Amino acid sequence: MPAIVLIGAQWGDEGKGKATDLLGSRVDYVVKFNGGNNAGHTVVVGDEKYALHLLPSGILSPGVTPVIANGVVVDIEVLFEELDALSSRGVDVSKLKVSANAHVITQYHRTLDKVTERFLGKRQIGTTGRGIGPTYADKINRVGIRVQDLFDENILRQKVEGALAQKNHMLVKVYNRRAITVDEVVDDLLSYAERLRPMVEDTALLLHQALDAGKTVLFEGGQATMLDVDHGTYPFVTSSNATSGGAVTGSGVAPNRIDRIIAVVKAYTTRVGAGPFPTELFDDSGEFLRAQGFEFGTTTGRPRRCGWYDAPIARYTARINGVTDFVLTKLDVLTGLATIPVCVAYEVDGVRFDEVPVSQSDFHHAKPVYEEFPGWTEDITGVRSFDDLPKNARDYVLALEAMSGSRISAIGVGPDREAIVVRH
Ligand code: 2SA
Ligand code: GDP
Ligand code: MG
Repeated sequence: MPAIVLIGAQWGDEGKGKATDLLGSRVDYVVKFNGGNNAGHTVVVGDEKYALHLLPSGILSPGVTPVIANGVVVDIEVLFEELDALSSRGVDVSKLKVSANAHVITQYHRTLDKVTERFLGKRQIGTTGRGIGPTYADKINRVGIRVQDLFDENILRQKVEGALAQKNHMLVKVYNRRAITVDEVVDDLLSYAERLRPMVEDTALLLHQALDAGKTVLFEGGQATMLDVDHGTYPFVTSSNATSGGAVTGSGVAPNRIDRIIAVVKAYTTRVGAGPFPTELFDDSGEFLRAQGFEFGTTTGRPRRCGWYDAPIARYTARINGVTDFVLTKLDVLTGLATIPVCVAYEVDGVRFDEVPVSQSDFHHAKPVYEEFPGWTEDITGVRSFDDLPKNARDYVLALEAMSGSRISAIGVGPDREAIVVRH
């Protein structure tokens, strides 16, 4: 299986980092194709815990070449900080490649992200404040700065001037902030150029050549399907394509080269930031999931909103991404519950919807229709084969599989690297 895409099935934090890390020893390249340092992936290796943001999680596997492809937005200061932090812990980061076409997050993008959110008041998206949205907006508006621009000062200056002309007007007149000077932005970016230069490549060509040579390439999605700018709960989404299609446009590898599409799905649901979430819990059960699952943002530390498993969302994800396999994570978190509700459909103003409604207003008003499954009390964190799971846990997994539109190939039973039950 030379090209594998791994994406999030829900609203993120499904455990993609751990799943990538697991496949890491069997792949040659790990490619980040969307998002930036808004992502937060936690990987636990023995006693060591790694929190990765901009770098793909596969960087932790020795021998893997990590790639930041064209679809990513790069905060270069953060990139260097993460590289330094990993090398000081003995991780080899020397193989990293960065696309010449990736867009760069600058000081004005970070500032605009924060002030725009404040300005939105009650209509806030709850962004991570890392400048992601404004950087993608500039890309689409054709006023973005790309990695390759750092190597031509003249072009860089012209582009920054063009971008700041509009932005300073907004910053000063609308947001009552100071103007940002061209010099401070250009000087900052140029100060990174020499260190960055050896990492920069035509990563699309690199990946084609790798696939032609029979290498295995893993595409690691940031965020998740329901946060995808086209297919998520717009406008409460991130600004990139987090679905499998994003792996194609975000890397320059063609769709017919992709062999397998793995979606990571939690045994319940979480979300950070604002937006609709039909199965969200506001009672003790929600607190239980947050505490048992340690549901706090890896990037911002924000408590995550928690709710039950939503089967229409899993089916939606299976369709939109062409999922070949699900990895079901955090089954252990449900241990101790007497019964486990699963959302099988929605009701909107008395009308039943078996699939995710296309209208955002309907989805906002969707009330879950639940089916209840009996729970289990046995500790399952040490279980490594499906048959050794308690019967009720097996039945829960089989029921989710039957409802979710694709097979469940692996099951996470704890945060550790080894805590996994592989079925296929
Ligand atoms: P942005 O910053 O423009 O991408 O925010 C837009 C929406 O996307 C959501 N978003 C995320 N949701 C879950 N996890 C993310 N990464 C971190 C993590 C989050 C954290 O892994 O824990 O630490 O808070 C992530 N990144 C973006 C965001 O909440 C907005 O709803
Ligand atoms: P990502 O953004 O999808 O990579 O997920 P995060 O790393 O932000 O959040 C997932 C969290 O769940 C991390 O703290 C992981 O260590 C943890 N985790 C992953 N798989 C499992 C599992 O099967 N069981 C438990 N208890 N924790 C898990
Ligand atoms: Mg995360």
